[in-house]
Amino acid sequence: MSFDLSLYLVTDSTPAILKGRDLCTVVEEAIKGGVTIVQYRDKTSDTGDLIAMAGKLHQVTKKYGVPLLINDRVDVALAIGAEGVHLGQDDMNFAAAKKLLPEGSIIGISTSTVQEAQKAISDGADYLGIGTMFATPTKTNTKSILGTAGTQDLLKAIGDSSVATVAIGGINHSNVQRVLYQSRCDAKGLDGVAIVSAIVGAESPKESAAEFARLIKDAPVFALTPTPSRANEIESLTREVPAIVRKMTEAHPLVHNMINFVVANFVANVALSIGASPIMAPHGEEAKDLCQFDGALLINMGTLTSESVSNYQKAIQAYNSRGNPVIYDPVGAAATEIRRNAVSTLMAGGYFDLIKGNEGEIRQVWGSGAVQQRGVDSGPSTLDEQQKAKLARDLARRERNVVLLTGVTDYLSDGERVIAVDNGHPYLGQVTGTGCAIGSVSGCFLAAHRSDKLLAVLSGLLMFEIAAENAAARDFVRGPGSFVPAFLDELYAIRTAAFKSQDGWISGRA
Ligand code: 3NM
Ligand code: MG
Repeated sequence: MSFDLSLYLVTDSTPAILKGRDLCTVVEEAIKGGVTIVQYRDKTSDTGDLIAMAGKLHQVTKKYGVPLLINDRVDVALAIGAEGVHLGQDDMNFAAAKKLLPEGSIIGISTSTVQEAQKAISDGADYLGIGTMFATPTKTNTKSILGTAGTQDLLKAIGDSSVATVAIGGINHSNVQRVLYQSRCDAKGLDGVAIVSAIVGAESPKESAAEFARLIKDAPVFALTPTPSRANEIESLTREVPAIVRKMTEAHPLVHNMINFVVANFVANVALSIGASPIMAPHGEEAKDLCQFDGALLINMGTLTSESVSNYQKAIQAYNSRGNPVIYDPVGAAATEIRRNAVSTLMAGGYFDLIKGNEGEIRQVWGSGAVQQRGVDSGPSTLDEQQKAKLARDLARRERNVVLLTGVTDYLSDGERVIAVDNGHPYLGQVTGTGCAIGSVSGCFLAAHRSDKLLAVLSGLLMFEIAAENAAARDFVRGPGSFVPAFLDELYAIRTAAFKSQDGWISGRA
């Protein structure tokens, strides 16, 4: 039997979610809003009540030609003639269910590991329920939180099997587009999303379902436009940089910095020097107003406090839903348990157009673990050039964004292209806040130039590092102290100059 998993409703009869409403009415409203398949899931009712409710739900779903599946209880499905069942790993095994159910019944299997997925496929499952995507109060005895990266691994492992897939757990309006976008790998993506509380518990299940249906149809506003590789990539990219610097200056973008207190003043001055409009605003609730200006948000967790993460999350959600760029600078990502947890929470909680960090930070975000960072210093490098380039590319490919791995040589990738940039000056390493300022500068460029995120970040990086070179070359600059004012002057000079591309002022390696 053919079925459409795109907007999969899983019911819940607990008072916290159903809030005393009639389940049949909720399901009918949700179908009117656009739900394409329904699973009746009730872990507590007696068998007689289950059969009675399933029968009533089936009357509703049949009216709309939507399949009804029964969670766990093959007997209930048989009793009412449901279109199929959904089985967890601890439920009746596939073969037994297959034998009992009529020919053509739909059988879906919950899977949270590659092994479970492969077993379900070889058994002949019609679809896989992949979970848990995000931690959710609706089901707390979940086995593992996969996130979009874990889901992608699973999709990769099931490869060219034609089995259908649906993700479940903590999916709501604010993350559904990102879930579909970031879970996709190569040609394989999810066929749908399964939702409990965001529909059943919504004030209007119909409107909620309609909003999901609308969001699922469209690519998220922050989706990368695929940029075909060109011959002489680095040359053709750098040729475009001056025009993009001009474009950014003219756009005068707002850059919203949620940044550490050590560097806030310096970063604000850098943003002003390049012609942008900085605001330092750590209160998460401010983002819903600030994101209206089509600027960018920088999350820099350099001086993380107990309130930072929830403030970041509010802001990220506001900018994500508006489609305005978000930059993540996971300062000291591996240094403490608190920071490692913050990285996991933030990576699960939003889409970052750019992740920028040193080797230790990017490795922590990637999840390779076992890197102990001492404080927020970059620490000794353990990766060679090739490995760094690969790490930046792999993370960008996984997150479907842009990654900038900073160091003496910076590696910039959008998952396809990798660019190594050798510009800059050692004084940059002697002044606090220079790395953090790159996050803010990148935000300004991402806000102003949206069609190619990698080129936007490259432009900001080159403006920044070339200004540093020019500043260090000034004869009154004798060390980091005199470097700072000269650096701001040189940023300002690049901004104000009638910007001409000169051969040799950019030295990058593709
Ligand atoms: N199964 P909500 S998570 C029923 O991981 C269920 O297999 C899960 O609820 C799994 O949409 C889950 O309200 C609950 O977050 C999903
Ligand atoms: Mg179960």
